Amino acid sequence: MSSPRFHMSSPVHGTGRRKSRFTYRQLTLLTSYSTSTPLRVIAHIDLDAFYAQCEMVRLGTAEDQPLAVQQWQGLIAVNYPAREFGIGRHCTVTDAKKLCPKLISQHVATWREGDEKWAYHDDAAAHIGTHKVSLDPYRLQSRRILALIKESLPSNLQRVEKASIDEVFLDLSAHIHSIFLQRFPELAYPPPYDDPTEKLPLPPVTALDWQADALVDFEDAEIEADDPDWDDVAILIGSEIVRDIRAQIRRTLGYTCSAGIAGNKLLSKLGSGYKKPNQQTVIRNRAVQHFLSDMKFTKIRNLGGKLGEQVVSTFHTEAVKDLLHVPVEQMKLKLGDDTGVWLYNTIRGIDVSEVSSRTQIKSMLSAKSFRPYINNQEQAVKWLRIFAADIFSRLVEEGVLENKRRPKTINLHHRQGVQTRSRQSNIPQGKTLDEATLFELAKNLFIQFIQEGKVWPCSNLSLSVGGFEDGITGNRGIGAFLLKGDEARESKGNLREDPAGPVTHERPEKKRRVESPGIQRFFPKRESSSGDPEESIDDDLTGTGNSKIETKEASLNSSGSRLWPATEYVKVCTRCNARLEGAEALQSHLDWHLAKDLQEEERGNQTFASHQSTGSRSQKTAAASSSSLSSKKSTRGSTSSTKLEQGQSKLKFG
Ligand code: TTP
Ligand code: CA
Ligand code: CA
Repeated sequence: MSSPRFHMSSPVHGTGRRKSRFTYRQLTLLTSYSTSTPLRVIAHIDLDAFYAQCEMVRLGTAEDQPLAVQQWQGLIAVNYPAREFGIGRHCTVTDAKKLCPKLISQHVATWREGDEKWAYHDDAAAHIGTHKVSLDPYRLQSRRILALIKESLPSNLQRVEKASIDEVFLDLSAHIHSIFLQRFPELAYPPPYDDPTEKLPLPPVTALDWQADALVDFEDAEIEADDPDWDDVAILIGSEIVRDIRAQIRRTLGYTCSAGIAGNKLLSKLGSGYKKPNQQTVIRNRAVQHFLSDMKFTKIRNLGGKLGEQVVSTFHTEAVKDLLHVPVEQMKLKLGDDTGVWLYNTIRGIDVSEVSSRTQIKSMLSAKSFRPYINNQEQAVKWLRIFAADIFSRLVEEGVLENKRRPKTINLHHRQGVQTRSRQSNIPQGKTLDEATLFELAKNLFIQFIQEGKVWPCSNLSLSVGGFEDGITGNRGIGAFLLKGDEARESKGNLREDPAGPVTHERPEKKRRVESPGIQRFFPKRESSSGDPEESIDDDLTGTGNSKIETKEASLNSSGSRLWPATEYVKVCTRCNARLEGAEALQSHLDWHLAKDLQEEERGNQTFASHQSTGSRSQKTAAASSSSLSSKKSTRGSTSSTKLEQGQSKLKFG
């Protein structure tokens, strides 16, 4: 790793300020990733046009070749050369080809009905009825990138949170602390009088070389001239670490990514989206106010959705600048104590949420929405076979063959018209789980639906396994490899060489984060920080045909490329405000929400919105979670199309 570049000056400090603003205690707190030290450094790394880059690398296309990733007739990722032609996710393949005839439009890999394995099929787009999308190729690349990131950080000084299929947060604090002690030995001396509240000496630095970073300006040029303090040095070192990681990803795997480096997750995430592609943005503490004040708060993480709308309608503005004048008391009054305080802090760039290592998989789901609906058992069974194969290949990755970890329960969800039903059963323990067993269990659950009648036409089926347990073998279970602080080994253990092989389906177990409790009421769940379809959700559920879901991150990007065409056919999802083209697309999208909800239930992570809507959804959730391990039924009325609105919206991460 290259070392940060400092222009050393004489130790005499010109500005008259002889001590740092920071204390010995604040310095030491870096070692424990404390959220309360102003010296902490958080980075957010997000891959550029991720799926598109995966296809570019796989196909070996030229860097400047416009390329988009197609799902049925829509586009789900567009590389930057193609964006120059005005192509975005809103385009159909036909429109995109008109804009750029030389565009390569690569369809995602699919499982074909009856097949044993997914593959890239040339005719997939025309076979939405018989194919199911596989995101495995992208999951594999995601894992490789994550493994590389972890390998490039010292194993005992890293904290890496995978936030979605193409992004991570890094808490670089402890690593930076160790670099501080190496480079500035005076910091290792005990504080004067052994008093940790004593101020540190100033850094022996007058100018920091920010190289190619996009540096967010300060409001006041005067401050720029001021001597840097330790927070600037820390963030500079962070920026160098991130630059090296990005270079390694580029060199080793061929991908470009963008990054934000700042004092917390909120700001680092805003930073990574600030300049794309292949750039990094540093937001120093002293630049925060200026950076945020010109921004619309609806771009900020958690303020893109319902809460954002509520704030706009309450205070009649979208500008952070205007909200800065609103006293905290008034925010509390209008939004409730917790949310008021949270908003007051957020627009000031204050965020004390932790970067948490989340790697344990808790459940896996494979699903398909049928358009047209399916009408017979033979068809359903073919899909169950695919689901079983899909899930089994991920289980293999999770160590099920070695009995390291295994799921306890299997669930089948069936949707017919307005009814969604689910059945659950135990997975027999004792012998090594295999694909045939999964398939048999799935079929048995399906037979139970049939015995009750009213199965056809079926619009959605989804199979999931959950209740993962560490296997009891003499071996070291995979859980041990996933322990915090031991993550380098974990990443190596999961790294596969064979790109065509099955890949782990990542379902990171989420830890509770430190955030304002009041804000939770707006969350249907604790969510990851990005708008990507969660890697764990089958993307057949993110839309069919021309329909796509507008995800959280879409609101981040002001390029307009992700905006929806304002046609009269556009339907708005009452849960997340996604705009869908037509009723079919909306139904598909709602299925997707349902699948996500079901997964959340699997996770046992049911932080559903409690205010405004304690009705239908909560009951639904309760019904689902009450199903015991023995095969038990829970029949749900359709609540998805009409009753999911109030307070159910997932907050958007800006
Ligand atoms: P994003 O990070 O939102 O977008 P991106 O990586 O394509 O482009 P950017 O350079 O602006 O970050 O999403 C990551 C991947 O998730 C994306 O490549 C494809 C997938 N995705 C969808 O399938 N549908 C969607 O609506 C969105 C937003 C993403
Ligand atoms: Ca991205
Ligand atoms: Ca992303």
